[in-house]
Amino acid sequence: MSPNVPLDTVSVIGLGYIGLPTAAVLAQAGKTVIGVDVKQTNVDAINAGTVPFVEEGLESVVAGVVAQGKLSAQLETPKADAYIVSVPTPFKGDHDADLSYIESAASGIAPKLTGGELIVLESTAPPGATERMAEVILEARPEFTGEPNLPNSLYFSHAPERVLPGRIMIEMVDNDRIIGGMTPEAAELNRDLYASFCRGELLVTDAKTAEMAKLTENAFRDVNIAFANELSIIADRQGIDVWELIELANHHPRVNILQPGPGVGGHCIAVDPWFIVSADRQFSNLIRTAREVNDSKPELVIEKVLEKADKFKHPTVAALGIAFKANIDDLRESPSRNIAGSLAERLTDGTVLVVEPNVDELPQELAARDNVELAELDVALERADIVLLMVDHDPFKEIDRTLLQEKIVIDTKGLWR
Ligand code: SAJ
Repeated sequence: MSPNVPLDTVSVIGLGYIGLPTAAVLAQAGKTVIGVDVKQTNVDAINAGTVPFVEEGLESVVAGVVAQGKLSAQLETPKADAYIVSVPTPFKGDHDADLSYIESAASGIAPKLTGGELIVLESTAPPGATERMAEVILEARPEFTGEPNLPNSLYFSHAPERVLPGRIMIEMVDNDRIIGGMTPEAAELNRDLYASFCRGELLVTDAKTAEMAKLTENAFRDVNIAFANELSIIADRQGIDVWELIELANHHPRVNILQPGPGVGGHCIAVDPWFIVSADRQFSNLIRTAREVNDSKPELVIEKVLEKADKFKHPTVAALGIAFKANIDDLRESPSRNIAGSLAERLTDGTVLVVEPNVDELPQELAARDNVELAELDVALERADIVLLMVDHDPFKEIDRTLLQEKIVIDTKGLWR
């Protein structure tokens, strides 16, 4: 049985791509939610019922729950019955996880606790991170304990998010969730809280297994994409169309190869496998190699473009898509964004026309270059000598193919085959 503590007021620490949707669905489920963010502009946007980034279906829910007074945002961590920590976990130089944001969230929570609170870590993190979060809090407040069912108990748990950017509002409610408690009682409380908004199965385990399960899911995908990317490199050298090759092989009932591309981006799949590598460097050869294969892809794309550009005095390259994947505006850890930047740097006599229908302005490092412009699709196609397709955004699917006839086309996503 779950410990008898209330779960009415929830504070979500970190109102980014995961924290804000989580706060919104909890508020929609009737909880009083107080979001916390370090950025005043995010806090102001949310309190005005708007959202600081694009995610299908999010803005209408945020507007609704803010208007009902169920969701508010602030800079200070408040007192609450439950806390959900949803802050970044980047990696440091040697691919070790940087837990400083989690530690700082924990330090902000500690002074507010009165006993009986549930503290959930949502951020993807290496094995042992939930324990570390608990340690920071218990060191700051030694009068409390992680032992359950006492007047001075605190409940620590890990509930890794698994939603797909672009489908967050659907997957947040429908996906099964892994709930890893530091104690079985903490897991039960965490399950009770998430049952308020999640229709998927709530699978209970311990914190360390939950941490590893999340990393495993993303490493699985990374390894499988690396297989496709390695095939694309080999096929290219053999003069074989990799897209046809994969399509044919996938007709086998037990083969399901993913799609190659210009590299793997985003803040999850390109990052999380390193946490497994850093937890066990000796026995993580496959996972590390997959990362290396995927990370090698952008340079191969750049070399291909440079080779083609060589015959032009002033080459113009249309770089189609700089988001990290199709139909989103998220440019974080995006291989195509880096490719566009490197091309601009290396094509000193050339011009890079970036086409990104999901953003209004170029990121700073591209905007700062004289030879990079944000262009409309039709203008870029007309001016380009080389058309480099990097992201399979919908508008790129529908272009008139005759516009490509006179151009050198490098299609890293197999969109126009
Ligand atoms: N990609 C390919 N080929 C493919 C599939 C993807 O090159 O066949 C590339 C994409 O273009 C992108 C990158 O991989 O650059 C990652 O895209 P994705 O759609 O595979 O995944 P993310 O990063 O948007 O979200 C993943 C999801 N994890 C899994 O599917 C196992 C999501 O469920 C997680 O919640 C999310 O990571 C996360 O936050 O960890």
